[in-house]
Formats: sequence, C-alpha cells, structure tokens
Amino acid sequence: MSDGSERQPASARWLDCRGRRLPLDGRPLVMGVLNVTPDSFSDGGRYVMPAVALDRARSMVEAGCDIVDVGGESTRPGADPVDVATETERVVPVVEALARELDVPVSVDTRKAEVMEAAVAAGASFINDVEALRGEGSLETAARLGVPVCLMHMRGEPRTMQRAVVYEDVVADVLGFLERRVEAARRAGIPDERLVVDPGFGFGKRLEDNLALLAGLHRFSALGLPVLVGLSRKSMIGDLIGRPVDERLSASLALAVLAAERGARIVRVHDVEATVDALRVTQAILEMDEQ
Ligand code: HH2
Repeated sequence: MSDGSERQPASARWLDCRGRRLPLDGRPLVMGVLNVTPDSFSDGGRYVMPAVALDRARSMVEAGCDIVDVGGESTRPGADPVDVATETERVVPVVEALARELDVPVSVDTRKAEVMEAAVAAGASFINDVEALRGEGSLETAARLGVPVCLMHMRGEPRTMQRAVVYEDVVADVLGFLERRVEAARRAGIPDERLVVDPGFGFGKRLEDNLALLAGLHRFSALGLPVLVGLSRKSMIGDLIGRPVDERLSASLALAVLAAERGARIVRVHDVEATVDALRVTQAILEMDEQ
C-alpha cells in the first residue's frame, strides 16, 4: 500500500483493464457513453436492443473512443432507482456482445455489487460507480473482481441529490470525500493502480458548484490518481447557454478542453469524434507547455 511519497504521478501510468492497457500519459482517454436505459437524459431509449447498442459502440470505437461505458440505470437528477434484475437484464447482454466484438475495454456504470459481478463475468473490465463503492457489498466485490474502478462524488442519491444543496467549499468538500473513499478502497485491497477519481459534475451540485469544481480541477491531481470527468451535454451547459441537450456539442467540447488543461486523464462523452479531435489539438499544446 502506498503512503503517498512513492506514488507515481498519474501521467506516468497505465490503466490495466484485464490485460488491455490504456495509456495515461498521452491525450486524455475518451470514454464513450452508452446508456441502455429507457430514460437517460441524453440518449435514453435509443440503444436498448443489444444489436443497436453494438452498432453504436462500434461507431464510437471507429471515432476513436478508448473505452465504452455501459449503463443500465439513469442517474440524472430525479431519476427513480431500478432493481438489480432489471439493470442486469439491460446491461449483461450488451456488455457480453461488446466485450466479444470490440477491441477496447468495456466499462459498467453501476452502483450495485450484483451488477458489477454479472457485468465483469460477461466481460466488462472497468467499473464506473457514481456512489464510489458505498453500496452494500460494493467495496468487497470490486476488490475481488480485480478491475479498475472509478470512484465518483455524489451528494445524496439521484432522486434527491439536487434538493437543498449547500457546500462550504465545494472543491475541498469533494476532495475530502474522494480522499476518504480512496482510503476505504485501499483498505479493502484495491491498489492505486486500479483507482480513478471523479468529482461528479451535476451530482448534487448547483451551477456555481460545478463551475468552481471545473475551475479548481487541477487540485484533484494531488490525489495522485487519474481524474475522470463527465461534463458532456450536462444541465450546467443548459443553465449557461439555454440550449437543449442535442445542441450542447460546442459547449461540451469547450469544457472537455478546459478539463484536459486542468489535468483530467479520462473524459466521459456522448460525442466521441469531435471530442477526440478537440483533445488531440489540446494535447499538442499541453506537450509544448511541458517542454
Ligand atoms: N455522469 C452520468 C453518468 N455516469 N459516471 C461518471 N464517472 N461521471 C459522470 O459525470 C457521470 C457518470 C450522467 O450522464 P448520462 O449517463 O449521460 O445520463 P443518465 O445518468 O441519465 O443515464
């Protein structure tokens, strides 16, 4: 276990997804969103059939995506939870098809230990948990499954998370939370090489909180772990420019670039091709900065 002093900088590492190694020292990795839900805020209802989901995933991979994130439960503000059986039925056939057919790792976006287990058995090689392994049995399950895990900050739970939001200092609060979850993950036996952190844009945060988090994103690199961000098409963009979900590409790209500039190593997006282009040119400048 690391005491922090010998921790490698996030920029010098690989993320090992069951033998598929994702480099963390080049342009930020692009995680393509594939929601197999009827009700997700952006792509709900479009990719529920495994064949359609596979087509969508293939086109994201052709567009340059490094990892595909499959989710079977919407976590948009106000969303109702789904039961384990429903989520498993949605996710497992799609994960199975993607893991068989694609050359990139498949991530499962879930906060349930049972779904993590079933998805990894079906071929998933990354766990993306918006509850940072706080669900029953999740820590132990993720430790045993041996795949990388993203620990995300969320205040409360999706149904209620936007009610009465108040932070004293949102960056310090979210950092403190992630520090505690990283510690819990280490104690459960998950090594740093398998940990990723995410401040959780839009999860129990007001516009001003989201803006402060992005402005202070560079501070999260102090955790010594790769930082993932999900900003694509989110309501903070709608709040700023008043455009509907399908007209938020330009603003999403601006936020992806700003996040990359502030040290994000993985960017979770709906629009893969445009984001890869934006991040490639960003990376060229960042590498000049480092010289
Ligand atoms: N955002 C969403 C879902 N999962 N995971 C991480 N690590 N970070 C995020 O910011 C994040 C996430 C919400 O977006 P989406 O999946 O498009 O919508 P929905 O939750 O409605 O399915």
